[in-house]
Amino acid sequence: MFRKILIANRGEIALRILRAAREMGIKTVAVHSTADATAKHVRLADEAICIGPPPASDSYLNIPNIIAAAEIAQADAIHPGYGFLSENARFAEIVEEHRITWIGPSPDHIRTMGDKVEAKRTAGALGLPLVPGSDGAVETVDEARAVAEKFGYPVLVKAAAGGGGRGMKVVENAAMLEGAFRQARQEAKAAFGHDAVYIEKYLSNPRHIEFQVFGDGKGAAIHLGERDCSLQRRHQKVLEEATSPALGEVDRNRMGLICAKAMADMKYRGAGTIEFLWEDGEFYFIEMNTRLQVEHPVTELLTGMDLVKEQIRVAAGMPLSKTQADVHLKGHAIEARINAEDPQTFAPSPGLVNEFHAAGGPGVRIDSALYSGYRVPPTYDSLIAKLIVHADTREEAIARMKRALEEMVVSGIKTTIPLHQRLMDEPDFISGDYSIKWLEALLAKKAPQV
Ligand code: MV4
Repeated sequence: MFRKILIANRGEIALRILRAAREMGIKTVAVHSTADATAKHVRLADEAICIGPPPASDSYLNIPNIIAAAEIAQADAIHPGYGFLSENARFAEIVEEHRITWIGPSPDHIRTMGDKVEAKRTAGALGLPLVPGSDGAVETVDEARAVAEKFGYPVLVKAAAGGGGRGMKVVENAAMLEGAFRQARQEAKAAFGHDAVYIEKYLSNPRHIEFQVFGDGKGAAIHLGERDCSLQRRHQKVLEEATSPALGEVDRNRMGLICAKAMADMKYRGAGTIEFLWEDGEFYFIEMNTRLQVEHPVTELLTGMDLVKEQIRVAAGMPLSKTQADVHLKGHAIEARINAEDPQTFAPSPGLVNEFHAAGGPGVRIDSALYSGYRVPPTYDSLIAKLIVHADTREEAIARMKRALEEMVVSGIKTTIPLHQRLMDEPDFISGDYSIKWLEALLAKKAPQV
């Protein structure tokens, strides 16, 4: 097992990784920007090294500085968390070239899934159901028109280098096609330096359902069920839950086993998430994320597993701690992402947190690096806390979330707590009847009560 892990991240996820390492008897090295000198993960780590000024490009994305920090501290592994360098295949390679263990999937798998055309080709070859569309990249307007006519409008032009909602264009009809196709390529070139695009049938009102998978890198793999991440605004997830209110056990097991088999066949190592759109009872693969996700606690509460410890164990060459037969999904979990934002305008609200009181009691978990007197810097993501609840049933989980949201105090800055309180009272949320479009439509209605 590792002696010392460098955590190449900040905020709640740095703390989450630190906690797992400490319980495993592994020393931790925090790295931080000058803006994070007083951050909680820095205070709690065994060692801390400053890696640069506030902009992430100079610190949390600064590969030479992070590698130098790992060498100085003699860390034998690096955990990237999520965001930042977590899906940078070149960084994973550089880590390995320095004889430091990369706590993540192989660089080849990261690279394959980062190219959305390659990811789709790979997923299809592994037997995952795909959104109908072009066979690979589309090079010419004529080709694009042929694909659109074959599958029928509307279609979506997507950038191969995109993902997470970046670089997509809806094409409603034939008249729009040429302009949209050329513009999509141009924008992809400008944004990603790579103009390859592909085309899919546009699904008009899907849910976003993702499966958590884990592989040992040697051909064993399991799935840990799904998370429903349909509640989002501008491609930012707001609330996630498991199990999905839309899925039954038969569909869950069927798709979960297909995902696990796919990961076993590719000898996938570590944590991964296979993203699907779900419409009219059918799954359609869209992307795969080769990292731990923000919403992983929802799955931890359902399975009783510690996904960060599992990542560390697998990176150290140990087998998965459970076989598929040992994985049982118990009860229901909901995660509310609490951001330092105005709950009506979503404008960032950094600043001094005078008082922070976490919610507690049965079935409540808070993952947060906040403390009273902490100043939320304006420089990074606005996520300040994840409030995760677990109960036997979805109805009880909603009641528990309402109770926990009432308990929680974050004063001095604006937060999205009132938005979550509003959601818990929405009939469509309570009935589970929502798609990826539902939240934005709700927020567009006049006189929001938050
Ligand atoms: C789609 C789609 C509809 N049809 N693909 C957005 C993010 C990227 N991961 C894929 N996305 C979408 N792909 C087809 N063929 C709608 C979306 C989409 C979306 C997907 C998941 C979660 C939120 C979303 C919000 C808007 C659009």
